[in-house]
Amino acid sequence: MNAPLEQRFARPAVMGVVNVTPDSFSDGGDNFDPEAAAETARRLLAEGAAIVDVGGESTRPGSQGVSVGEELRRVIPVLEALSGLPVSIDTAKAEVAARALELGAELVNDVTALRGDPELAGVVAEQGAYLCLMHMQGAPRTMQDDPRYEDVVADVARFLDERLTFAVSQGIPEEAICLDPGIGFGKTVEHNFELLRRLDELTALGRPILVGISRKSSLGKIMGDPDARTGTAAASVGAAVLAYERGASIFRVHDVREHVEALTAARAVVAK
Ligand code: HH2
Repeated sequence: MNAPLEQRFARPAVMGVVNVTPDSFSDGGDNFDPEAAAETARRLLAEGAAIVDVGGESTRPGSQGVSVGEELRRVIPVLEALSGLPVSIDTAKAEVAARALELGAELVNDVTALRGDPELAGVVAEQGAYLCLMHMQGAPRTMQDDPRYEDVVADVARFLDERLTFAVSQGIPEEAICLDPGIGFGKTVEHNFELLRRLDELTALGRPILVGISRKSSLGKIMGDPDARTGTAAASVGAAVLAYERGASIFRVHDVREHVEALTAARAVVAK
């Protein structure tokens, strides 16, 4: 049995993003070459990331998804190159997760919260991996069309609680799971900031909260560009620090050094 996730990833912990994709909004194309991706991952770990999140499928609004074969072709060489280093696999596909776990990945980051592939829960349970369950309304292709909620925070909390119960029913220990409100996944700018403002309602679920606001378009939009597709590193850091103060544990970010420095300072202010 692994250590509980909250011990393995003591807060604040930084997860560095490595998108092995041609089309991600903020770093699309930069790491499409496996050697470049592995080099980026090593740099992010050297900058203080607790883990790097390797993904072969963009989930940006409007994206279509890729086949299992293509996703494997993208991520396997990178995982092989990162053997022995702390890696998370950003996938909803059981076959991709299984290969990644064989190659040493320790966490499965599933943006569908075990709704995408009926085989994935079994793979995570059998391999004893850590798991991130994320909230998303709709699917990437259409999720930003007109997202609506009764009460976004209550709705997301109810969903995450239900998916946590489901994961545990499939044999995944609760101590291996973290939860994520899914910033930007079927949410308006106001929904995203409401979720961060009321993060205590999500930490009340009793599991560590992972937040991925880094470079997301909501940050660009509040700077005055209604068509923004990304936000800056500085805006990302500002949001992350306040999410930390409100109880977030893990931060999925592109600019690792900046987040590690800011969160170290934030921790010194908060901790006794
Ligand atoms: N955001 C993205 C991808 N995976 N996983 C979790 N758990 N939480 C997130 O907020 C999250 C995620 C999307 O961001 P990015 O990786 O920058 O872009 P893309 O999906 O275009 O590859």
